[in-house]
Amino acid sequence: MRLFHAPGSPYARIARMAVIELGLEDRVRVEEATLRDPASVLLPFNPVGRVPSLALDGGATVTETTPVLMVLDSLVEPARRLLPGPDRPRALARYGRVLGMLDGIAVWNRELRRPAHERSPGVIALEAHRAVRVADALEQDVAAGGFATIDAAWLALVSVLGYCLRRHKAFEWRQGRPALAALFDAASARPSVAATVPPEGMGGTAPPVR
Ligand SMILES: N[C@@H](CCC(=O)N[C@@H](CS)C(=O)NCC(=O)O)C(=O)O
Repeated sequence: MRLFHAPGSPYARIARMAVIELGLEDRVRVEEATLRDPASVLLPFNPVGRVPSLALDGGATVTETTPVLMVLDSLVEPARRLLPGPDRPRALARYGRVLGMLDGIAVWNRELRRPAHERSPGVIALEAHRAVRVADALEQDVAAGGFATIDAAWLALVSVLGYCLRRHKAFEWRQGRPALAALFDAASARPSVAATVPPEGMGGTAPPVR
C-alpha cells in the first residue's frame, strides 16, 4: 500500500511515525505528494487532495489521520496497536484533545499565511487562546504522568509540538511548560520521530504567543 504525505504536514507525520512504530516499512510505501496542486499524484487516488492518504492494494484510498491509523493498526497484533479503544477512555480523550489542538493551530497557521490585509484578527486571537489553553492542560497532564505510553495520542502530541517549533513559529509552547519540553526532547531521539522531522518553515511577522 502507498501512504501519501507532504513533509511539512503534521497530520501526515502522525501516520508516517505510526508506520515506523508499527514496523510496517516493508508493507507501506511512503510517497511525497504536492498539495493544492491540480497535477498532484494524489488526486487520482483521493479527490479531497489532503494528506495523509493511504491507497490500499485493493483499490480503496483511506484519508484522514484517524481512519489511516485504523488501517495501519489492523496490520499488527492487537497488543501493539496505537489507537486507544473506548476501553481506554483517558488515552482516547488525550488523542482527541491533541487532534483538536492541531486543528486549531492549522486554522491559525492558514490565517497567518494569507496576505496581511486578508487576515482575521478575531480568528487568530481565538486560535491563539485555544492553543494556550490546551497546551496548559497538556502540560499539567504530562507533569502528572500522562502520555507515558507511545500511542496515537503521543504521536499526535509530538507532531503538533514539532510543527510549532519548525513551521508554526507563532506559538512558543516551550516557554513555561517544562513537562512538555522534557517529553518532546526525550521523544526526539526515537527513530520514528527523528526520521520525520518537518522542514523548517518561515516564522511569522507578529510577536509569538506563549
Ligand atoms: N482532518 C484531516 C486534516 C488533514 C490536512 O488538513 N492535511 C493538510 C496538510 S497538513 C492537507 O493535506 N492540505 C491540503 C489541502 O487542504 O488541500 C486529517 O485528520 O488528516
